[in-house]
Amino acid sequence: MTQVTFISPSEIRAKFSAAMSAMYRTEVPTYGTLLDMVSSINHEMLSNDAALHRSMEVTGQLDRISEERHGAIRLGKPEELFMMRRLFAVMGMEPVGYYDLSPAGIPVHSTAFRPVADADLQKNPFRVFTSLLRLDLIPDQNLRESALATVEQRDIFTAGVKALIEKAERQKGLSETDAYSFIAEALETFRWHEKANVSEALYHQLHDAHRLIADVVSFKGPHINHLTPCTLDIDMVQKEMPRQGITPKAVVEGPPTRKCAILLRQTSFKALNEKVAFLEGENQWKEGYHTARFGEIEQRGCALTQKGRALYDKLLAKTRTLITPKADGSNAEEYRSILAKTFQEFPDTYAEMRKQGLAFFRYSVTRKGKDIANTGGEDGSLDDLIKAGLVRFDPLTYEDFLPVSAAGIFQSNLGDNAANDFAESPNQKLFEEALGAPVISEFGLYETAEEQSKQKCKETLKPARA
Ligand code: OOG
Ligand code: NI
Repeated sequence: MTQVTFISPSEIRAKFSAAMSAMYRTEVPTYGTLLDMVSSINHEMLSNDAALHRSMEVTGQLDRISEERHGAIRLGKPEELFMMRRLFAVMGMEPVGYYDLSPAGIPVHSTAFRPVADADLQKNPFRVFTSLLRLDLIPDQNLRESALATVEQRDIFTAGVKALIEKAERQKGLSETDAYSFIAEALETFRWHEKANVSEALYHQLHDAHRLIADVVSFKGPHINHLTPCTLDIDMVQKEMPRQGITPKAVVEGPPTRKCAILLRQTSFKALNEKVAFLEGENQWKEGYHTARFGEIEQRGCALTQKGRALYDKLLAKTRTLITPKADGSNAEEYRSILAKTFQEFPDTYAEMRKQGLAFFRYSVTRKGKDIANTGGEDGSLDDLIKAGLVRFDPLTYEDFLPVSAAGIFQSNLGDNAANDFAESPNQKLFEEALGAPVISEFGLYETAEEQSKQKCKETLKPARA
């Protein structure tokens, strides 16, 4: 029997991410402008900052930065989420984290599909923020039923992709030829469809209930609604956007500008108003418009421990009791200054963040440490090894999302009146039932990555006599 060689899930993910990027570039040309801008700013930063260059090299991030991006989709029914988990699994992407957006007035709950192992993240960290619509949060029963009936009828996956998902599960992998077909078939699910599934009248009813509901229910598939390149300096991109004719959202979401970046900062440009065709009867179409797809930029910083995250949440909440950023940007400057001032309580050196147990780090043996390892080795506490210059620590990148920021991104693109008053109602159990698996805890993953890097240092430095 001939043995089929499988292509690695990471390779499929990298190729898929590149294919999505190429597709979105033709669908939303401003995304291309943004990519070019981010790439030249990143290049400039790296050539001007040797320490940053070194840190990114040591942590294996140098190669991934220009390839790095995330996307987002919104699904309409549990079966779609279930199949989406299986589709992403073919590319080595697993559901990490549970995000409840209902407190922000957005009727979805979400997870992020992403690679989880360190080595896979380094190969290609492509992630997709995936939301499931919560029709249970539509108060009008008739409308809820029409929405339900519409999504019930659709199948967002091609027959080809379903067959290849099953094949990958059965064989535990895909051959290169199958992987190419898989990518082509999977892309169909994320493509923009101009032709709606609903009449103009139903679209408007859904839209009036919540713009997001119209976006999810009215179309054939969960078009990718943005793709986000990763920048090393988001403030620079925010400033540069208007110069290139792009209007950014009023404020950058997340933590303030800091010397030591933490978690995730994000900004976006407004969604496009796109021509669509509403279905008025068999083969009868009526021209209309829909606004959904936009562009976003992110900057990633250090992952925080639960203690660090609690401090972040506290300081952000405190800021928001003092000032709420206005969508028209009229208090943006004031917001920035209050945010920065409130966050002065959060230490801004890696050494102090490490000392207080606020952040996760990746430890590695320095050149000096490697020399010593070759001539007898060294043991001792981690702190001693660091003090002696044998071990260095670098921030572990935050690979996930932030619910308050995600809500800000949703809102900036859904319009200012998009927030409805839903009662806060997280329902992770229901989400996981639809998903068909539990979501993975992000904190556990960072802990493991940090621990493994410590172990590796110990092994490398272990005295030769031991
Ligand atoms: C998702 C918005 C959240 C992020 O980066 O936080 C998001 C959506 O609009 O579907 O993408
Ligand atoms: Ni996003």
